[in-house]
Amino acid sequence: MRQKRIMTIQDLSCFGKCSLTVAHPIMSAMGLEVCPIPTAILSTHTAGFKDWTFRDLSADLPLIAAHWKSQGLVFDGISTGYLGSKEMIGMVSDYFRAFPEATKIVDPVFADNGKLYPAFDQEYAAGIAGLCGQADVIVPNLTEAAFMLGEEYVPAGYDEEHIHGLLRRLTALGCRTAVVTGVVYDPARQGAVAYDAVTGEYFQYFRENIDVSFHGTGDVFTSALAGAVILGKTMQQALTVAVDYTVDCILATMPDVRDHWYGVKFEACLPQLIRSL
Ligand code: PXL
Repeated sequence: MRQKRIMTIQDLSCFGKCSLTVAHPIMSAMGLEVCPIPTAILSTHTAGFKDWTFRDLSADLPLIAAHWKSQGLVFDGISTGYLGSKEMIGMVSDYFRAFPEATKIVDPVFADNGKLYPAFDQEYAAGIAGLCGQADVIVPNLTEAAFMLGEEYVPAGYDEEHIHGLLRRLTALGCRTAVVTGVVYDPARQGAVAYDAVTGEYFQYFRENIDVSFHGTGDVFTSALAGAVILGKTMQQALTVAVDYTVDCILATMPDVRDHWYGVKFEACLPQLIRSL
């Protein structure tokens, strides 16, 4: 069988285990051919470090697409993460049109815990909501979902009806499937819930709720989910693979939580990820 091929468009934070430095190795380990498109190079990610360097590489995005098209390259998937500017959202939208054959997976990556990340505003959130409308699968957390829908963020104490309603409104942006992460119905369990607007089915998968926060776990989750979707797994299988892998990475990093706050030790858990496919 032909190897599945995915391009992943996000920044390269040289230190900090997020975006391309997790997406590329995770999806390669899953057996996909991964073609990274770095939107910018940063010395570190922006969550918890100071004075990071940032070199915008977005001018190369249209050139890379034009060259790939001239070579007749085709892709099974496109996954996107942290983009960094409104201009880049437009460029990614051009990629979506240029590669219509690809399944598009968009992780909004602009907010968490009720707040926008420092670089972003409401207009950026609206731009990402537009990009989500052109995707097949979107992977917001509850904060990003609320911003994109112009609704109040409900941090806790919600029920299944609330999450299912949120998912239905997210797919009304234009995508087929919405997945929300960080869902806690019972304080002892945390997981992800998905809705397929074509079949009307809901999917969910939960593991133990671990009371700790590491940076980059959203990127780890979306990488595993995107890899599983492009490999042809069902949404239920993809949720299971991605939640299990993310929780395993957190558990593997817990003994070192003080020194390793900037990201999870995803490398140690790659064998488990491969076995779960
Ligand atoms: O993990 C998301 C992410 C990716 N890239 C950069 C970031 C962040 C979150 O803060 O700063 C540069």
